[in-house]
Amino acid sequence: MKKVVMQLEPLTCPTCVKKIETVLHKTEGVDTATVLFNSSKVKVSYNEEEVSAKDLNRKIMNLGYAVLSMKE
Ligand SMILES: [Cu+2]
Repeated sequence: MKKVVMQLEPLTCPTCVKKIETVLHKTEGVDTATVLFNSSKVKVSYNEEEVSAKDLNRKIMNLGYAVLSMKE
């Protein structure tokens, strides 16, 4: 399992948290996904043989959120 923390642009409402978590939970290879509303961070642990940090980044961007930085 690998872990990645992504810093997003400030989230404006709690619905965003739910939306992002739902998509990540449905993504193959994702073990756990948590979105922190106050710090606008996304923490994901995933199986690197099934999905990459880049894929996860893309999923979030496709939802309309900018990923400012990524720490693996
Ligand atoms: Cu929202």
